[in-house]
Amino acid sequence: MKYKIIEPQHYQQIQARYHINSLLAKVIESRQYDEKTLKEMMNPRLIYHDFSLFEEADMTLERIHEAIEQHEKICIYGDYDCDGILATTILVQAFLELGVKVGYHIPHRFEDGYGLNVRRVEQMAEKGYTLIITVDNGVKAFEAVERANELGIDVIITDHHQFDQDLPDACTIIHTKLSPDYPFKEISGGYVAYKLASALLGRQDKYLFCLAAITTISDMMPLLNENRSLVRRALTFMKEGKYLSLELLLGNQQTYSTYGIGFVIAPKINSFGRLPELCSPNILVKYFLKNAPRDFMVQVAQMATSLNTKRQTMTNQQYELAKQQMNDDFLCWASDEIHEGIMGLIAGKYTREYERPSFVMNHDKDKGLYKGSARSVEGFSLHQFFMEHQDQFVICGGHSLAGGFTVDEAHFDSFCQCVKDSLQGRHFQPTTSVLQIDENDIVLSSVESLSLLEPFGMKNEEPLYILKNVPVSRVQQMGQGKHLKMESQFPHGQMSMLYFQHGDLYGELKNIKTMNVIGTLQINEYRHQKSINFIIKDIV
Ligand SMILES: [Mn+2]
Repeated sequence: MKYKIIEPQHYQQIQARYHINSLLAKVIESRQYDEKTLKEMMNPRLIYHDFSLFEEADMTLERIHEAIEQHEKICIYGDYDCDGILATTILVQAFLELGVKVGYHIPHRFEDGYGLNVRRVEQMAEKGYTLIITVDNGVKAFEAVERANELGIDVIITDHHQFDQDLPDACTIIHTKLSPDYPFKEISGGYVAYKLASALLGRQDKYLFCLAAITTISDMMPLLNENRSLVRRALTFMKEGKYLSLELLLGNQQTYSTYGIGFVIAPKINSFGRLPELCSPNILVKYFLKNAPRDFMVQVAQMATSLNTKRQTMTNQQYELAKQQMNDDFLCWASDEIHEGIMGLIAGKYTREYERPSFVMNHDKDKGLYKGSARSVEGFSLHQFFMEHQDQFVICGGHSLAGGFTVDEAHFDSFCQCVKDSLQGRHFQPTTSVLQIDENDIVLSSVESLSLLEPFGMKNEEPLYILKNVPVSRVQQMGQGKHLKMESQFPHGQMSMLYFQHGDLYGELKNIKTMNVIGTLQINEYRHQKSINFIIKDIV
């Protein structure tokens, strides 16, 4: 790993201006926030933008109220990932509280695919639905919306995905990027749904607020502005509320944190959408409703754990197969056995481990198609690659670091050649930024003050520090020799340094006097005594 060391230059000005300690000032300087974001970070006030700021907000509410008064049949149409499932739940629950029972559908990843489709619209028409509200999808559903219009169904689209120049001919569209007055654009599908729900209810709802926070983390929205307020506040609601639906998924080994949500709760929810042949994700909407029966919830939570374990096992097994096909510069792997629901996970695992681009495909012999997922690293934009080689694909799309595509059999060889031509001999060495701090920054109250910036996550990452010439006073092994622990004395405090999974370095380090370490700072609390921990990521 290559490091880029950031040496703070202007932190004393920030320190004086905001009356804060040097450590916090250095972290803030390293982030290079603009004035507005900096003010938001330093201000503990909750940021929340109201539904009325959306363009077409009034028309949307009018159409829904009309539907309620006329006893029309309403259907919420979601998506099969965590964001889409919880967005659906949020609206279904809000309608229930208004005394309105609505229908809902979570699409099947393989049978329906992503987004509202013509076949489902026709089914809904047959069942007498006259209003469809999409959540976390819809902004590209041109054909389905057109079909709905023909069949006399109105469609209200609520979405947060990128759209092209043209928009479907829907009744109304609720989207931050179509709303000049809406101040912050990067919110999840679940949070858009929450805004509509609270407008319909005429109040805020703690539990639904928590569900919106989960979607913000699972959809990797930047933890800035109203998203940071949402997650920060929701974490306290979750701890107080002890909601059974969340408790069961979190288990008792974990705590409510961005990590617990992102790495324990969200993957369990997502596993239903990845393996819909084993259990329909529709069942999760019922699970998250407030009146779900306890026995049912316990069963579904057990199902979530076993589906997630199965998903992990499959990923690991197929990852080993994929690795046999990798070369020095990239992975381009097609198999007729790989499960479509986990291609993205395999590509992601490879790209994280080797820091190289990856293309993982399922070969559907019946349809004569290769359907794939791609992941990339800084320096190779998938979006650009797709644009430059559009003629190779049946369909392709995505961002710079992640995307999806389909290639027909006739183009498979030339597609592989394109990948090879673009990537062979190219080496990507990503650099990680580390913030240089010194002995005077190691103060208990300063480390505690960093919680002002929490919760950490996307676009608001936990700071990584470099400390040079750290005096080491005591080196010991922990956990039957697995880990390493060292003590350091500084002018204003003491610090324990922990190097997990590196107990084997004991012999090498036991007599060391000083070292340069890279890692994170944490507060350790033991029997009401607080102390500073430095979690070592690397010794340089
Ligand atoms: Mn989403």
